[in-house]
Amino acid sequence: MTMTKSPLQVARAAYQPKMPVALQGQVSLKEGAKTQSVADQEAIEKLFPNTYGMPVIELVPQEGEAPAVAAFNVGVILSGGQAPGGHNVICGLFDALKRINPANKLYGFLGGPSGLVDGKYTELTADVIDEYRNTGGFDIIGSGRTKLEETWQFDNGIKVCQELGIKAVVIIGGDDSNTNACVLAEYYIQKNCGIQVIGCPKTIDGDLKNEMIETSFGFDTACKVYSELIGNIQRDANSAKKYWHFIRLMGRSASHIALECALQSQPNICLISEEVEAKAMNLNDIVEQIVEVIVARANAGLNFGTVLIPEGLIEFIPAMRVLIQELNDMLAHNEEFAALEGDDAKREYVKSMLTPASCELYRSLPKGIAKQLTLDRDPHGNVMVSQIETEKLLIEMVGKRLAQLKAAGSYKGKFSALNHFFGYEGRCAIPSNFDADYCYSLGATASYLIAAGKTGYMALVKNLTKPASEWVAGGVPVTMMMNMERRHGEMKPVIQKALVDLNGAPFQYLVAHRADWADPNMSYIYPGPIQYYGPSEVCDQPTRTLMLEQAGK
Ligand code: FBP
Repeated sequence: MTMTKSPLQVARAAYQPKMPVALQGQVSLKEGAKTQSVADQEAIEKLFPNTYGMPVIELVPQEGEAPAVAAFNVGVILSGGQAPGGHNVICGLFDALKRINPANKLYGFLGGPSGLVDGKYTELTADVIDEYRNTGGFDIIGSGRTKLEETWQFDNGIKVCQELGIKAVVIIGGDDSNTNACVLAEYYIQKNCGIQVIGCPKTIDGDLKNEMIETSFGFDTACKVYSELIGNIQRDANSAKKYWHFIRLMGRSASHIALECALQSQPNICLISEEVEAKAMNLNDIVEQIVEVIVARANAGLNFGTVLIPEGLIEFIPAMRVLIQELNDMLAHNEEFAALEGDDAKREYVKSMLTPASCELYRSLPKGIAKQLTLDRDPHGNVMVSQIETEKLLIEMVGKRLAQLKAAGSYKGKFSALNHFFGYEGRCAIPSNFDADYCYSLGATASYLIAAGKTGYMALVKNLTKPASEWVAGGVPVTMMMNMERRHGEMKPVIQKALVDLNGAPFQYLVAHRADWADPNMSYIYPGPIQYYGPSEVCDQPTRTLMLEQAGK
């Protein structure tokens, strides 16, 4: 007979996520003091007159019987890139909705935010939910990158929700999707249509975090998968002793993933984009930094090693950023460019349109990379960094520099390099216990916020380095996390993105140890695969980033 599920899938279906004590029985809400946005208070209050200043909420155990709640329906949306644990947010949401009132219903909007606008949905019944407990992926309802930002989309959403008797929409997404969730919440209050909107912090990139949100879900699992792979490569490198591995890691702009993987595996080199920008380094500076380590190791007879590269790196090199910005502006709705046939014609066109400095940089790049910089843009008009093979660019430049040094007699090693890109390997992995528990708790939290009539909030679960029973669940007004930023030439309210903090404990740990890790006498760490069953110190550990950040608090 054909097997339909692996033994691990079968076992995980029965896993019961651990939850904070407050979510284990009847729940009530405790409200804190009024809040303010992190910056630009006046401008944000003006834009969000109804959802600005709301208090932070903590969920606490209910003393005595909870009051009965009339039945209601909820719609849920998965927005943007996949992140391990998304299914568990939906399972936690579903189970808590049923606990609140068994007649409550959950609808899933299909294919991301466009499902709400176009009225594409499915009812998520117990049978469906049970198939997806503790699984990776977003395939239960699919995801998408359509942005909810136009009034006609919001109005369509009202019609669809009213047809289905939906009282609240839960948007599971990153900083942009949650910003838009708040705009939607505010609009629905102004329209008095009675539809609430609650967000949940998702992204493997780890850049949706702040004073209230300790980490976004998915970051833990994705980093553990990549770290396992890096550890395996390091063991191979240490055995074969013949390759330098250049490993690019997803994460869009922020370098949190590369940093976390470095903390877990101790590579010889880990580049951090935020540091490159702060030190105004150019490509040659980065190449020199890598070459120095390669030469030192070669002098000790070691012609192998590992280099971690965050995928957003090139956008943080000041001159590259200018070039990319010029390309973004030039390529926006450019039919003339689109109509050109052949790479050479496109290359000549681009060169003729750039400023002299950018043109020189563009010409100095390997042709393949230069072409990648002119590929299609994402819906925000930005270059898709996941498609730019920075690791190949660096291998080529490092190889050239080493050849020069060899000719000059100052390098006697052998440089043979392999390139890797880890991103999709981790985005849909079976969630770690941490993400399974965290996500299930986030989903349940969203249900209780909805039952209490809240809108414009993001579900939060904190105290995450403690055992799950001691976690604290609640809600933070999305406006509290906002500031004003220039987007497409206009000032817009957005949730502040968290890049790697160069004064923060995780980066400072890297700084304190990287010379050791580059040293020929250093030893790699081999994290091994995610463990789902076994001792808690093996199975339930959060990321090193979170542990180092929380240790200082
Ligand atoms: P989100 O911010 O939407 O969670 O995206 C995460 C991410 O995996 C990035 O790390 C990566 O740059 C991007 O998605 C790639 O997206 P796509 O596969 O849609 O090109």
